[in-house]
Order: sequence, then structure tokens, then C-alpha cells
Amino acid sequence: MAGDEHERFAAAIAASYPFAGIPTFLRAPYVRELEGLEAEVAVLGVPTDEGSPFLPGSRLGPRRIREHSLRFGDRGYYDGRDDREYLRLELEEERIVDLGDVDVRPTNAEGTWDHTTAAVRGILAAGAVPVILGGDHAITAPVVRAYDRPIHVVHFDAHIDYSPFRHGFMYTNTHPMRHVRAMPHVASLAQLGIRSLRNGMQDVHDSLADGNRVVGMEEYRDVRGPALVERLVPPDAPVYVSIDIDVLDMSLVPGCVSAEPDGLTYPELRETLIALAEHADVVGFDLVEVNPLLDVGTGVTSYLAAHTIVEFLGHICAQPRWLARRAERREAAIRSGKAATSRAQLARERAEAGRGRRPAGVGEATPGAEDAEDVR
Ligand SMILES: [Mn+2]
Repeated sequence: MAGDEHERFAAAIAASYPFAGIPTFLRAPYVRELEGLEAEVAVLGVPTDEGSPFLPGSRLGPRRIREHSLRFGDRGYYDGRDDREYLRLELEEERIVDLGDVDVRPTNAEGTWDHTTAAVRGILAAGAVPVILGGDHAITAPVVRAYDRPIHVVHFDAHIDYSPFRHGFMYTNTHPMRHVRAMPHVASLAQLGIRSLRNGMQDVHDSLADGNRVVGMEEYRDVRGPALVERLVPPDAPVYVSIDIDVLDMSLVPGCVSAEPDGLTYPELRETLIALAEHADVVGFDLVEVNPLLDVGTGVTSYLAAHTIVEFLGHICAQPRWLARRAERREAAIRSGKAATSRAQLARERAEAGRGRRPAGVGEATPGAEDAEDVR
């Protein structure tokens, strides 16, 4: 194909609207190969709900969250509160990639866990930060065990998720934090938003006896934000964050099997996530327990999950420590002769190679770009 013919073709099949195209998270490139990965963020789905003793369906969470992420488009987002754009450069320069999903092993929880741990280890070895889409909450245990250095874990949930291991019953979404606490590299565990009347007294007492910090709604609302985060983790410490969507109030999450009353409002969750991004070094996070089978027609629960991930990720990537690390990586790449290419260069190269990706470069006029901005 000649140059302009190719460009017309690429523009003709570009997906501008959220209902079109193949849904990767924020339309990040779908990558299957970790070798030579330059990306800083790797999205990975763990589509299993075999740890759900009540209603199944959260295995469909990763797919639906990706679909709703497309409503933010592929150019990041603008926040009028501080009059700035988030994630734009990260997407333009393909610093975020989507690795697709872990290969789950139906009826073989240990097999699924092994694949999950192996996938996350690969992401960490490639120097990227994993962003994990659940799945039910059981998946947090095989994700956290993939880290090979000391980390702190901050857990948002209505439930304590600290059931004892009995008769081989240990792979459910009521167990992950007991696994996490037992891992030698987990320096501390803080559990926030814990409030369900179905939490067992013994489970809560066990968590406290193991030295975990359990923050109920009263303390959460009294302290909140930066002051709360300072109580939980040391400044600049590596922190893994696990977000059960049921930490939010029941009224916000119809598509969640374990929704509970008296939960966080979105601003209450948001301010603590942003405080964590600023105060600590977030080295990975997951969002779990979205169940599209139970959701209302608009998919608000999946939308809210995508919204939470996008906003948290936006603030993580905006931190000075993150920008400094990026500069270091770039310099190292230049020194080793493997300098990262800009998206504009990549697009041109791809267009020349005839591989059909939309040739939308930084600051370049693209046919249909005005329409593409309006993706909500
Ligand atoms: Mn949970």
C-alpha cells in the first residue's frame, strides 16, 4: 500500500468510540512479550471467581472493566480541580501496556495461583508496575507473593478477609489477607474500611494479634487522607494496594456480590488513594470483586472500577519519584543504545511497515482527531 492509501486505511479502522474496537485497558497496546519491555505500567487481568463461595461472576470483571476504561479514551484525562492532564504522555508514549489475562485453570486454584504469580514476577522482572484486574479477592495472595523484596500492603475492604485455613479450605476470597500477612517479605498490613457485620470476631482478633492495623469507618472518617496514610506506612516506602470494590458504599456498587452499607463515598476513597500515591512508593495495585453479572444495565460498577484505577494510576504516574525514575530509565536506555522511541516515531515506523496502527503522533494533525477527542 502507498503511504497515503495506508493512512486512509488506518484512519478508516481507528476506533474512536468506546463501543468500537478491541478493548484493551485505555486502548494501551496489547503486548504478549516481556522481552525488551519498555513500558512502566503493565495491566493484567486475573479472570477467576472460583474463590467466591456465594455468587460467581467476577471472572468477567477484567473484560468489562477494560470496556468501561475505553470511555476515558486513549489520551488520559483532564482534571479541572488542578487544571491538568493525567496519563496523556504515558499513553502517547506507550508507557502503559495491556498484557491480557492470566491463563486460569478451572477447578485448579493452585494452578491458577501459580500462573498468576509467574505472570506478575515477569512484569516485575521487566521493571514495570503491575495493575491487576480481578477476579475475586483470592487473587491478591498469588499477586503479592510474586514480590521478592519487602513491601507494605494496604487493603481497602468492607471485610477482613482473614478466615482460618481449615480442611484445605484456603483459596477463597475470605482468605487472602491471612496468606499475605504470613509472607516474610510483607513488612506490614493495614486494612481500611473494615465494617461488615459478617466479619467474624475471631478473624478480626487474629488480624490484630498478628500486628495488622485494622481501620474501621469511624477512624477512617475522623482521620482521612494524608494524616491517615502517615499513620500506616513510612514515607516513600514500597506499598502494594489492594482495593475490594465493596469498600465503597453499597449504594455505589450494585455489581458486587458482597456490597455493604455504611461504606466509603468515592471522594473518601479517592483522597486516601491520592495520599498514598504521594506519600508512599506504590509498587503495584489490584482492584477486585466487580461482578458484571449482577450489575445494572449501564455497568456503573465496572465504570466506577475503571474510574478508580484510572485516577489512582494518574496520580501514581504524576509523582516526582516516578518522573525521576523515568528519567533514569531513559538515560540508561540511551547509554545502552536502546533509547525509547517517541510515539510519533513509532507510528511512522509502523505506518511504513504497513502494520495498520493509527498513525496519530504527538502534536500531529490526524484525520478525525476532533471527533476522537469526544469519547465519553
Ligand atoms: Mn475482599
